[in-house]
Amino acid sequence: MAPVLMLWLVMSLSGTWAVDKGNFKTCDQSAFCKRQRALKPGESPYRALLETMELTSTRLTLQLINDNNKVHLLLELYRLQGNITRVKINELKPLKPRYEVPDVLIRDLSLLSQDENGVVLSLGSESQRVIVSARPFRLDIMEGRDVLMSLNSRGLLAFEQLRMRKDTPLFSIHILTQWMISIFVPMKWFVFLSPSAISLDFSLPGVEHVYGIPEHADTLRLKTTDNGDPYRLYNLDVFQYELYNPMALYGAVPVMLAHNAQRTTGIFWLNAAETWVDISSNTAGKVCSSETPQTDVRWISESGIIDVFIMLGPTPKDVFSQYASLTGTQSFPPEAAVGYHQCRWNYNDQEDVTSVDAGFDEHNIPYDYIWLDIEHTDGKRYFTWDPHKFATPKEMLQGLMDKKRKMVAIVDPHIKVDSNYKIHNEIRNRAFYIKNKDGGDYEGWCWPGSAGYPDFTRADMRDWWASMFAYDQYEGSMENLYTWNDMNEPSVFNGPEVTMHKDAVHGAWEHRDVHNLYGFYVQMATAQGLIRRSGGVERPFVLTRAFFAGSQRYGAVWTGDNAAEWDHLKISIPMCLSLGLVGISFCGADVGGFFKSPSTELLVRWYQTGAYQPFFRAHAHLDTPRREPWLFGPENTALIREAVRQRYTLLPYWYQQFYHSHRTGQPIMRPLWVEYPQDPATFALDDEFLIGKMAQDDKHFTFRLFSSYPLLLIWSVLSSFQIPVFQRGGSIIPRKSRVRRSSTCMMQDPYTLYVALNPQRTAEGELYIDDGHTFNYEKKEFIHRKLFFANNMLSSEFAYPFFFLSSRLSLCFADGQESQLEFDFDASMSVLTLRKPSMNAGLDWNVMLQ
Ligand code: NBV
Repeated sequence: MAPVLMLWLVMSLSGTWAVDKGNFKTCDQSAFCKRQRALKPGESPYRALLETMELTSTRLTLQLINDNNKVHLLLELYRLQGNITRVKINELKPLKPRYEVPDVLIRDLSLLSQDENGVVLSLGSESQRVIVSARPFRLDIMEGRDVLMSLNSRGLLAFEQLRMRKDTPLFSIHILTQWMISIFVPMKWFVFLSPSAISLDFSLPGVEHVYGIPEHADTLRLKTTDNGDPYRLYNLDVFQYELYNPMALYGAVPVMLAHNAQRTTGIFWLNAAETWVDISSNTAGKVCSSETPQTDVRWISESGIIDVFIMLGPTPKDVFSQYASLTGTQSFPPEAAVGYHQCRWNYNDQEDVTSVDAGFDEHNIPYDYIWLDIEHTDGKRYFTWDPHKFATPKEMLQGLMDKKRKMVAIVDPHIKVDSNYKIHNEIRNRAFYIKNKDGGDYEGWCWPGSAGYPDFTRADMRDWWASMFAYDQYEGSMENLYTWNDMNEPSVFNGPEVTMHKDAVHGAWEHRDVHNLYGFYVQMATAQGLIRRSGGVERPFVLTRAFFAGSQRYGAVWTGDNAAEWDHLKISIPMCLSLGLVGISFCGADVGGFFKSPSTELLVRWYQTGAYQPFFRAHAHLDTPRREPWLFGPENTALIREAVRQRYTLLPYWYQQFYHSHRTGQPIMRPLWVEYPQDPATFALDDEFLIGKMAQDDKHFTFRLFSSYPLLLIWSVLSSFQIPVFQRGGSIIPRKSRVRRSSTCMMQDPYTLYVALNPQRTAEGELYIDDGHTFNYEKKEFIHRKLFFANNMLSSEFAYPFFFLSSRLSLCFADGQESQLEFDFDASMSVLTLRKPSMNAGLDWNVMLQ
C-alpha cells in the first residue's frame, strides 16, 4: 500500500479526534490573504474618475484610478430586475483576461433604466439611489436618507494588477500582451504572471446579524473575525473537522445575508477562487453600547474579478427570491428521495443488501434507498461492480424494485489510471483530463491509487460523462439506481491541503480560478446523465459533498464526515439552516455520525432530528460497528421506528415544501428570524427551526407556547420518548396516516388533513400531488390546492401561481376575436411575461386564463 494511503487509514483508526490544522492554511499562511489583510482601513488609493462616466440605458461605467501605481480599473454598475444591483470591477486593460465565473447565473439579466443625474444614480424605485463619491472612491446605496450599504467605505478595495514576474523571459512578453495568440500556447501564461488577488469592503449600517457563507461548522449567526482567522471559502476534504471555527469545508457559497428588524439584504460575491471573509462589528461583545450598530464585511479572493450582486430585500423572502432569480431554485427531487436513506461504508455484498433490506420489513421500518459506498466497485473503478461481491447487480436492483425501493451507488470523480479501464481510456483519449502545468495529464493519489481528474469545467467533458450513465454504458445499472458524488472538492490525498495543485490547468485557466466550481460541475454532469438515460422523463437524484452557488439546481448536499458526538448532532442544525438561506434546501447530516460509535441515546436523538431535516440518511464509517436501527434493543428500535414513521406520515407536507422551494427559492428548513424578522429574540437561535412557512398571524407568538409553530423542532427539555415537534395554530398539514414499506408503496393512499386552528378559528395550508418521479409536473400534470378553514368550513381552491396551472392564455378583443398568447411565468419572482401579444393598443382587450 502506498505511504499516503497508509497514513490516512492509521489516522482514521487511531481514535484521536481532531482536525490536523497543520494540513490547512490559516490566513497568515495564505500569501494573498495575509497581504490583503495587512492593508489598513482609511487609506484607499482609489479615486473615481468622474469624467470617464458613461451612462447607457443598460449600465453605468466609470474608471477608477489607483493613485499609487496609476493602474485604471473599470467599474460597471447595473440595476437588475427585482431590486438587485450588480457591481463589477475589473482591470481596464488586463494583461490577459481575468476569470469570470460562467454557468452559475441562470439567465441573461434584465435591466431597468437609470436617470442621468451624474454621480447620483436612481435605482428604479423612487427612493433608492447610488451615490458615487470620487475621492476616495466609495459607493453608497441609499433608500431615502438611509444608507443601506456602502462599498469601499473603509477603503479596502484592492486589485492586484496582472504583471509579468521580474524573472519573465523577454521572449514571452509578446505572447502575454496578445492574449488571443497565447490561446495557442496556453501553458505559458501562468508561469509568468504575478499575484492577482482582489478585495472589497462593505459596510452595513444598522446591522448586527449576518448569516450564510457556508460551508462552516459554526453557529448560524456569523461571528466577528477580528481576533482570529476570516471565514474561509475553499472546497476542502477536511479530515475530522472541528466545530465552531471558520475553517473551510467541502463546499462554498459566497452569499451573505444581513438582517435587522427593519430589513434583510444580501451580498453575492460571484468568484470561484479561494476566498476569505472578514466580519467586524462596532457592537460585538458590548452589552450597553450606545453606538448605532454597524457590521463591516470584507471579501478577499485570490484571483478573478469583483462581480458582486447586492440584493436589497427588503424582506428575507425577497432576498431568497432575488437570489433564486440569479442562480435558480432547488431541484425538485423524486418523492422517494424525501424518504429515509440507509447507508454505510459499506454494505459488503449482495447478500448483505438483501438482509438489511429484509431487516427493515421485519422491524416494520420504512425506507426508500439503500446505498453502496466505494467498496462496491471493482477496485475503485467507478461505473463498475466488484465481480465477486456484486456479481449480479441487476438481480439485486430488481429485488429492490419489486419492493418499490431504490439504490444509490457512489461515483467519485477521481479516475483510476489503468489502461484496462474503459472510463480512463476514453477520458485520456479524448484529452478530457485536467492537465498539470507542464501539459501532461494531472495525476493525484486517491482511493484507486494514481488517479486522473476529468475536467468538468468543459461542457464537452460533462456531456460525455453524462452519456456514461446510459443503461448500456453503465453496466448493471437500472432505473432505480441513483448517484452519489463524493470527494469532488476535489480531494487529492497527496495534493496541497488534500486538494488539487492551484497551477493545474483547465484549458485557458488555472485550477486556482475555478477551484470552488469543480464539485458544482461534477454534480451538474451527473444529474444531466441521470436525466438523459431516461430520455428526459425522470427526475434525477444526486448527492454531492462539494458545492457552489447554484448547486441547488442539481440535487442534495450533506455535511460530510461528522462524528458520533452530541455537538455534531447540534451543529447539523445551523449547518443546514445556513445552506437553506443561500438556496440549498436539500441538506442533511449523516444520522448517527460518520466517525466513531454513537451511544444508543445519541443515535435515537439523531434519528429524531434527522427525520425533521430535508435530507434524511443514516451513514457510518467502515470501521464502526454495525448500527442498523434494530441493533439497539426493542425499546430503541421502537423509538427509531417511530421517528422514521413520523417522517413518512409527513411526506405529503415535505414533498409540498420541496415543490414550493423549487418554484420560489424559499428555504425549506428555516431559522425563526426568517418568519419573525422583527423579533430580535429569534436572531441568534440555532437549536429551533421551522419546516415550511408560518401562517400570517404572529400575534400569539411566544417561544414557550407550544401551539405557536407550524412544524417547529425545539431541542430542549423533552425526554427521548418525545420528539419536540409542534404544529402551529392556523396551519393545515397534509399527512398519510398509513405507513408502508416505502414512499412509493404509499402513493395511492389517502391523505389526512391536520387542521390546527388559531384563536380566530381559521387555518390555511396546501396540498400538492403529482406522479412523484417524472418531469410531467412541468406540463402541469399535478394537483395543487390551497386549503382554508374559516367560518366552520374547510374549503379547497386552485393554488397560486394560477398562470402555471392554466394550459392557455388567450387574448380576447371586444369584437370576439381571440388569439393564443405565448408566455413565461417566473414563479421565483412572480413575473408573468407575455411574448409578442401583437395587440392593437387602441382596442378594448382582455387577457383570459383558460
Ligand atoms: O467513500 C468513503 C467515504 C464516505 O463514506 C463518506 O461519506 C465521505 O464523506 N468518503 C468520504 C471517503 C473517505 C472518508 C474517510
